Amino acid sequence: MSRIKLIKGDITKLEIDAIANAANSSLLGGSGVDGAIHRAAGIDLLEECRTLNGCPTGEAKITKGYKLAAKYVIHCVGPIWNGGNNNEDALLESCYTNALKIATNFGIKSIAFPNISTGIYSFPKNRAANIVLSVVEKYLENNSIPEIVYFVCFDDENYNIYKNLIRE
Ligand code: AR6
Repeated sequence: MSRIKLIKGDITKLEIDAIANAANSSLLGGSGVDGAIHRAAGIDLLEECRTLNGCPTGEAKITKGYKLAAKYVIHCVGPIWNGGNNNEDALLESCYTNALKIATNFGIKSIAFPNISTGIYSFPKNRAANIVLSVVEKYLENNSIPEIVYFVCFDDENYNIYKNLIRE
């Protein structure tokens, strides 16, 4: 059975071990999925984030999930798309890999990712999906935890891109 699953919808609703966030390097909230996660988790999430001293692009940090059904939030800072020659691909790859490494270290069996960087940060969706699926597949081949990775697509375009790639 495949350890990669696709969901269309709102990541804040998932009853799962961990959800990833598409944060910015301040880790102090924003709009998009970051705003939705902070609203759903409540003010205690922001309080914990304040203790983390931010996070560099391409890296990830974990907090508790507070009022979310998810036990943890893994805050990932994806790259801002700036034409494609500014290390964007490698930085996108590394934020997924770093989130997965944290999941392995915390014994997180199920984790859901939003389509990091493909909203406000303007990373081309098709290019991002190809990078992300190949890096996550490779990680799962070499690690038994997490057991399951969900990709949660909020917009139709990302959902259709992932659906077609996962089918291939
Ligand atoms: N559930 C799942 N996915 C969602 C949700 C949701 N509730 N809401 C939006 N998306 P974005 P970025 C999708 O812009 O491009 C913030 O201000 C959305 O359709 O949230 O990494 C941060 O603080 C898109 O596919 O994140 C940063 O400053 C994906 O989430 C900046 O935005 C990512 O879009 C990060 O920009």
